[in-house]
Amino acid sequence: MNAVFIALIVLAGACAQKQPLGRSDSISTAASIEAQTTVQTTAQATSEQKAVTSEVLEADDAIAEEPALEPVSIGGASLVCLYPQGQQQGSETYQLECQIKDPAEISAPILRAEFFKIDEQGKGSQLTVQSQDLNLFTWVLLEKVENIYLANIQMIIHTPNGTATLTTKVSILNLELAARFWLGGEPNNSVQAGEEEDCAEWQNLAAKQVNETASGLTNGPLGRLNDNQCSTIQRFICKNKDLTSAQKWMISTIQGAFQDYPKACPAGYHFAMPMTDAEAQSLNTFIDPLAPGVTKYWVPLHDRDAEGKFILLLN
Ligand SMILES: [Ca+2]
Ligand SMILES: [Ca+2]
Repeated sequence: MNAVFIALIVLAGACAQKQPLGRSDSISTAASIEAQTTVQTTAQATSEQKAVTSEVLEADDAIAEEPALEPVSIGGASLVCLYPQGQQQGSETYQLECQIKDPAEISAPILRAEFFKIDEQGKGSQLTVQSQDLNLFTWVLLEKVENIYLANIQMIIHTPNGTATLTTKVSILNLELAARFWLGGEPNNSVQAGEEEDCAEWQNLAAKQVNETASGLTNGPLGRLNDNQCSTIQRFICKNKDLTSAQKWMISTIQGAFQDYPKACPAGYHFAMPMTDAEAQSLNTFIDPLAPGVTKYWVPLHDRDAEGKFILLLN
């Protein structure tokens, strides 16, 4: 299969030489590009000719000042990225696995690749390449927790002839739970009126104390998560997309069942939960002084698909 691909590289490279494109041209690539994936090329190029090794690549490699050569075509290719199983809740970094699928045509060999999480303004936060296999077109990336809720991923492929860009989305992260974020005895999947508890909520201190007094099971100071019935009507935790803002958290004005989350948070905010100890402390400090009466809020964590396997929704 790899031999076929190399042959196609050579063939396509020959074609590209016969019909060179100007540096300002943009190529619309071949059909069969998968949904959610767009392919575009740029005339921006790299003069770097060195072979790519499996070393970790520097995060600050500059490409802007490099000379422009031929645009690079990647017909039929799509980028697929997934968070592998077994990632720890509360971790400061997460692993992401990406692969180029179905590269039917590419006009030059890949020298190296860069990956970014992209926000709504197109601003990128670079992901670290931990390892790569250029025969299988796979990359293992390391991501800092701050960008976990950004779903859009951009891959910039560097070749001797120029660069090409692939984009894709990730929507879920499978988490291995860390007990310190949960109330004593939770998650317990208790059943009420025939409905299991498959959606997670964050409780304020008053609710935590009521819960732990009733159950007789206590946990450390961070623990505020509980699984509850997804049909419960309550507000949602929202996190500011502007990571530099002093106003990190807000409570949605909308109340709803868990499934109503896509419309819960206003523009500029993600439906979110604390991912680290520091974020948990920050949210607790924010919600504990709020007016009594509202004590529990939805967070984007559920085990609706497989009991006990909690999934974080990225949005
Ligand atoms: Ca459950
Ligand atoms: Ca529960």
